[in-house]
Amino acid sequence: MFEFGKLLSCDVCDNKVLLNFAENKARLEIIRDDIINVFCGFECDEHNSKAIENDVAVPTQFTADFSDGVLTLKTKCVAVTVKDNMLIDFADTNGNILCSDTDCERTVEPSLSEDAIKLMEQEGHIVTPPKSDYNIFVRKKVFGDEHFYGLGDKLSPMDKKYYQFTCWNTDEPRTHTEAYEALYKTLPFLITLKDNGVYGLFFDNTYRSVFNLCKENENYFWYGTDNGNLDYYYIAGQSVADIVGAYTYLTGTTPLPQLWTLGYQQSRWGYITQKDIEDVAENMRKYNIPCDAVHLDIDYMDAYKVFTFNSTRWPNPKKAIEKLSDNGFKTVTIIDPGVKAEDGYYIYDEGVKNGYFCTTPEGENYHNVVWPGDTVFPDFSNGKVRDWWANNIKFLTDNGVSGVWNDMNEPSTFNGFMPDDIVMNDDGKKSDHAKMHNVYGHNMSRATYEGLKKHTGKRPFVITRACYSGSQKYTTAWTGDNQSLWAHLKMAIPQLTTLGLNGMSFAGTDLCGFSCDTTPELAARWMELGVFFPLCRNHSANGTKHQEPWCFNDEVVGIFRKYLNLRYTLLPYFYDLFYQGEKTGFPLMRPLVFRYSSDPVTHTLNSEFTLGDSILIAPVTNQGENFKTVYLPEGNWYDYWTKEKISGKNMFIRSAELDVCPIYIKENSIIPKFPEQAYIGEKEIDNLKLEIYGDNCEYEHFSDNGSDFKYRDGEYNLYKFTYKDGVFSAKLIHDGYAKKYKTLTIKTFEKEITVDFADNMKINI
Ligand code: MIG
Repeated sequence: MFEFGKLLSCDVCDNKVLLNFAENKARLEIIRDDIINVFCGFECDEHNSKAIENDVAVPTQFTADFSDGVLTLKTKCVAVTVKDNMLIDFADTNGNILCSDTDCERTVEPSLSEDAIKLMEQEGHIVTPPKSDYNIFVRKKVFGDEHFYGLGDKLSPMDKKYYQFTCWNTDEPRTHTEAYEALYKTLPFLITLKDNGVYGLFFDNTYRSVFNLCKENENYFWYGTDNGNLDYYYIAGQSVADIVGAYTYLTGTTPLPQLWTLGYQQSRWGYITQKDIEDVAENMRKYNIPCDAVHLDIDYMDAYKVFTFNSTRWPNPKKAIEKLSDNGFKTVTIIDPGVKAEDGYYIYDEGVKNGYFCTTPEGENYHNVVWPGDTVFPDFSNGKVRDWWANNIKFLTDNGVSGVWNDMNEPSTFNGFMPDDIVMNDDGKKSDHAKMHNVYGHNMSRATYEGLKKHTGKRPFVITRACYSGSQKYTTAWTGDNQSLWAHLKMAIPQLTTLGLNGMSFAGTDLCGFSCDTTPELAARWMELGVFFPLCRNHSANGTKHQEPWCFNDEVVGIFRKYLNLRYTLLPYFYDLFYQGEKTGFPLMRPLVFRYSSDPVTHTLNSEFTLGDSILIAPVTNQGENFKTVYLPEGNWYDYWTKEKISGKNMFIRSAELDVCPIYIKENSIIPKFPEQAYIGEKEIDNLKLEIYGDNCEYEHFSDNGSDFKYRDGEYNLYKFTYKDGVFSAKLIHDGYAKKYKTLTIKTFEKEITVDFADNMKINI
């Protein structure tokens, strides 16, 4: 472990306080009143962040005082003290210490003997004795009742206390369980909530790292890694929402997507030919299931070579994709990072010629095995390789492809793991796989984003499996290979709300489950929940029971239709949340602790969430149960189906037959709705319906062309709707988009009226 020793002196230099310890130098950097960076450059002197791309520090007033060997630094929001051995306390302005380093004794479990490990391995146990020493090690006190949220796609419940996690992007095809320490994504951002406060910690280091959240000892939690810099951000705030806002201030927000990407998407690993896809599209329309996109998994390619079509299976891709498009379907293709090592294959030849692939320390291209067989790996940490990849995306867009699905980008390899010392080029700085592994998917997504942007001019639609903090700027994410299991239906809520707290707001799970066979009941319940996921894609594995809507009985097909129609009518609500989210960083799917953290019931509530602040979803996630235990937080709520008014801070049982997902609307909400459509853009939307829940409502609604970046130049409309004591008013508060609604339909509990829209109107309902 790196030691610091006595704190000898401190120097203020611009927005930094340099800390001179006897054995090391470190510094605090004041980013904003509420964000302090702690840095010790073991590897290099400056941040080398993949997550934070902008200059985030803003001029901030602070005081720094060094006396009696202790530094005290204060901003408007935070008081920091630093003592010998770099023990740091962060307090709020009332002097409550919220986050405090501790150097108490550790209690690492005694290691197992090698013999004991061998014996256990004979039966197939995987034994990883706890590692007790890290070069970079931060250990913080736990002050009693503390909850931990964050760390990405990890599978434990929402509160991560008592678990240990490893940040090392991992393709995990085995049945996902909460016992796994690592999964596909690295989002090393943690929110800690306790009785007297909340704070965030973002550890911006891409090497393999470990978070032990009181698993070792209830009195502390720790973070450890062996390489890179100590580089973490302390984030202060009043609420979980504040912390998420500040984290996305640093790492970026999820940008507004194209409207069609919010539609239903159908996928399966097993659609082989053009005809398979055409049949899916045809059936969607035949069975009146709204759907906007079909996905082409690996079998569309020629011998799994990226940027090719198999000409037997897809004799005329361009024409076929155009036909799909005429029928309202966008086409999304999978692209894996691995490039088939085959002379004469243009991607391989170009990459070899230009040195675009990862190499061994001896300078040979590094080979492993993935779907194409002998495979090499583009070095996406190199800007030139990202540009090259972005240019190759043109092959897809020229064929009419609208979005790209990036798989296997941990990177996943079939013949053992890629060794740590494989050479990569971190934008000119020589680097290695150990450092670049966790950002491989991030950089690949970034290249894909740039390619789609360049070749289409539209807001890129990228889906990724692996990512790092900040990837939300470039890509949506899915949670990889789940199974058609009730446990995984349940798990989707903590997993997706956690991704949302970590900035990855546009995410979803494979609806109905990827591997294993789904059942009609499970599929129905999964759809009732899944229509509220930002990314709404049904996907399954080769050889499993088919789970396209029409593969189930009439009742279940009806449930697909009913809930997808509900989603399509709610699209303006989803889209408004995305519009706001680009500014605030707030996710669409919010765990209840996001807004109601003073209510202890919300601290460990895994079974429901809100979509924005107005809609609460409490799905049934157990087989055979036709009821749900619902908790409503403070305020009044309306049952969406019965319109019954229910007061909050209230737990009760709601009956829920197979076609009912309990949904509640918060009092004083306005919910905007579009008409039902077979796909987005099927109808010209001239009318907006506003459902009014209460006597004192306000709502801002955004509308634009739904596809390109013109909204950033002001080409959009922002409507403000209010309803107070029977008077409805509408105002165009930003007038920048020529297409306006012709009529508004206002629906209260008592009445529904349709009126012509005027820029500034007031009417008695
Ligand atoms: O190891 O492309 O998670 O969604 O269908 C299988 C085939 C590789 C893993 C992805 C899954 C996809 C599958 N892929």
